[in-house]
Formats: sequence, structure tokens, C-alpha cells
Amino acid sequence: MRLSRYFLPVLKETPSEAQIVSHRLMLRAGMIKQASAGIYSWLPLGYKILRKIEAIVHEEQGRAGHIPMLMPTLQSADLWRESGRYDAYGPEMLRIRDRHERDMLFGPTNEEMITDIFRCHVSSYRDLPMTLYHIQWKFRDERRPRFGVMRGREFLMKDGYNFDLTREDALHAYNRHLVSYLRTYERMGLQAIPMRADSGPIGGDDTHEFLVLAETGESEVFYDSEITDLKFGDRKIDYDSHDECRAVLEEFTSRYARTDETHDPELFAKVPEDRQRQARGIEVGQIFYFGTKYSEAMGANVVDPDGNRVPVHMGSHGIGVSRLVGAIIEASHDDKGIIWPEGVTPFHAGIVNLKQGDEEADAACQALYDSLVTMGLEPLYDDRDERAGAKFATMDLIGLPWRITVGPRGLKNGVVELTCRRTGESEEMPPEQAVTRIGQIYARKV
Ligand code: 5CA
Repeated sequence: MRLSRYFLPVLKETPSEAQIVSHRLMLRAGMIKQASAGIYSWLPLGYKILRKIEAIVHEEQGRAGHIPMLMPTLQSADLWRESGRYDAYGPEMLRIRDRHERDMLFGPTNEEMITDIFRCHVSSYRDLPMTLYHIQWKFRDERRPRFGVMRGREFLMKDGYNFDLTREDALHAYNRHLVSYLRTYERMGLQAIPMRADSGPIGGDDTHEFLVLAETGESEVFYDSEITDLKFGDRKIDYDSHDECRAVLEEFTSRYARTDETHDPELFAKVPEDRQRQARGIEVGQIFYFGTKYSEAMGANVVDPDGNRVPVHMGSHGIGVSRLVGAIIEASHDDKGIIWPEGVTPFHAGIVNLKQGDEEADAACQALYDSLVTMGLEPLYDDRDERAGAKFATMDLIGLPWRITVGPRGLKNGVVELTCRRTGESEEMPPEQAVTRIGQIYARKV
């Protein structure tokens, strides 16, 4: 993409309405524009990152054997009356009436709808286990939408639902989700710690939230500092193996880590004092096991091997896709702007032409651009007629991990400059070598 042809409305001033750094940077970098309280348009740069995050979520869900689909945003109130949640959900639910006076709602989550789909089409244990998921916009009329996309009213969520014959199988689905979420967040450059939590309006007894530690997080958390040393890394996992998934769950949840809703001071006191931590965190996902709560209420049964009709065991599992954009920025920025982890960066590298209009510099930039594209990468070429300082400031603000700077002086010596956004370190090298290096960096990441 050439910057002169892109739509990147960066702001010079710091917007006064933004209280936390991710919100400020998203507005300044021209990623989002507020449409009304807690509702945002995703401008091209923000949209690109959202899609990258979605792609990682899809890939990791696929790896775990979960099946993608898409349910609508608008739902019929009747379904929610069956589960009893139409009244229970309260003012967070946006209720709508259509022209035929039918009660509708903008879905805050999809347990009822997926259970309805399941009961219409599945009737035998032979079709189980099954996990269906979608990535769809949700609406929750939060009392205090704030911090930009972190607590929106409209937000993008991945929500998945498992259907299993037995409690044991459903707990395996729970563990499998925990493993796949660990992988998902790590690919986004985040450490998200599973913490025992409260199940709230979703219900059920087993639930973990995934928290990214950040001062601006809305949740208060208590944990054993040893937990921050754990990494899933690139170990292999057999998602069908109950034992392997359970072992990962045990490894990642055996140390004390709880949100304030379930915090137990007595238990916490047993953690060695020098490892006790109290901090704040951003909740980027949550997994639930709720057994037969919805299947019994809505008649989602299957015939078991003995010929009896039994309600299926279920759980639901959510990732805050749009919130993650803010969470990644909270975890990865400096005073100049965003620093995207390579896994989610909107463009793989920036090309800065220090002297637009100079024949040699223009040709070298174009050649770099073409080589990167040929390698399957997406560069952003700042071809505007701007001062070098302004070009650098824009690149730093929007946070591309790598920048190639091209100027007539370097070209005389046959070199361009490759700069790492995170460390600020620059190195001069021939243009072909810069391309190879960037190619290697991204080849490692996939
Ligand atoms: N049905 C279950 C799991 S699919 C569910 O709705 N879970 S949830 O309520 O925990 O939401 C899942 C994730 O969505 C949360 O962990 C959080 O990351 C994100 N989320 C929830 N509310 C908001 C909000 N108002 N703005 C942005 N993201 C949100």
C-alpha cells in the first residue's frame, strides 16, 4: 500500500476524551472513530488489525477441531424466554420491537441460539463431540462504556459452544479451549493468565478468565508470581488427548491466580510472601462449563448408546476480539506510539523515502516494495512529499515493527537502513539484504 493512496487520518493532538493509552493511540493513529457512546467505526488501519486477530483466532480454533459458522446479531426474544434469561439479563440487553410488534434483541451472547440450532439438527450421541463457534458483533448496553474498544457497547467476540455426551467429555472440551486460548494469545504477543473467576449471567460452576496484566486493566487480580514464568511456546499438543489437555490445564492453573470476585485471602496467604502479587488486568477471554443448564431448559437431548434421551453437556468460550486490539496496545507501546507484535501488525514493514521525487530513491523504494510483495508480505510505502521527521513520526505512531529508510546518501554507498521499532536499533545494509532479513523474520513467525 502506498500511503499517498491510503486513508490514514492520524491526529496531531492527543484527544482529550481518551483516558488510557490504548484509546489515545487508537484515535491518534486513525484506527477508529467513535460513532456514539461505546460504538466505533473501524477505519482502514484498525480494521486491518482486527482482521489479523480474527485470522489467528480462526487458525487456532481450526487446530483444536472447532467448526466455524455465523449466527445473526438480531435474535428473537422467544428463545431467551425459554432459557429464562430474557428477564434475567436486565438493562444490559438491547431490546428491539420489529414492525410486527415482535420482541427482538441485539445478541449479547449466543447460548440460546446455538442450543436451538443443535436441538433441531442433532439427536444422536454419534454426532458428538461437537464444538461450533462464530466471530460476531455483540451488543451489551454497558452502564459505563469507556476506554474506547476496551469496554464498548458494540464489540466483536469469538464465542464457541461445545456439545458433549458426558460431563467428562465436556470438561475435556473446557481444557482443550484453555490450551487453544493459551496458544492464541501467545501468537498475539500477549501473556494472558488463566484465573479462576465468577460465571456471572452465563452461569455454571467452572470458569476461568484470561487476564493480561496492565495497570489500566479493569479487573483486580491476585496471583502467585511464579505463574508469569509459564509459557506454552511451540510445544506440540494432541487436542484429542484428554490427558495432554488436562496436564496443560493443571500446569497453568495449579498456582494461585484469581480475580477479586473469587479471591480467597486465606488461600492467598499460603503463597510465599515474596511471590504474592496484587495487580490489575484486562480480561481478554473467558471459558465456562455449565453442564446441562441450557440443554435441559431448551430440550437439547441426544440418544445415548443405551437408547436413552439425555441432555447434552455444554460450555461456552469467548475471546474479546475487538478488546484485544486495545489490550495489545496497552501491553506494547512507548511514548512515540504503538509497537505491534509481528503476529498482528497491519503491515509487515514500512518503507520511508527520504527524498520523494529523487529518481534513484523512488526507484529503490519501488524495487523494495515489489520484492516484499513478491515474498507475500505487505509493506506500507510512505511516498508522500513530507519531511523525514514527519514520516518517521507517523511510522512510529502506527507501530510497524520494521522500517526501511531509503535516501540518496545511503544509496550512493549501496545501502538502506533497517530499523527495529521495538529497540530503535538501526543497521545499514544493501536493499536485497533488508528484504531477506524481513522475509526471515516473518517466516519464523508463521
Ligand atoms: N458466552 C460467553 C462465552 S462465549 C460470554 O459471553 N463470555 S463473556 O461475557 O466473558 O465475554 C467474552 C469476552 O468478551 C470477555 O472475556 C471480554 O474479553 C469480551 N467482552 C465482554 N464485554 C465486553 C465489552 N463491553 N467490550 C469489549 N469486550 C467485551
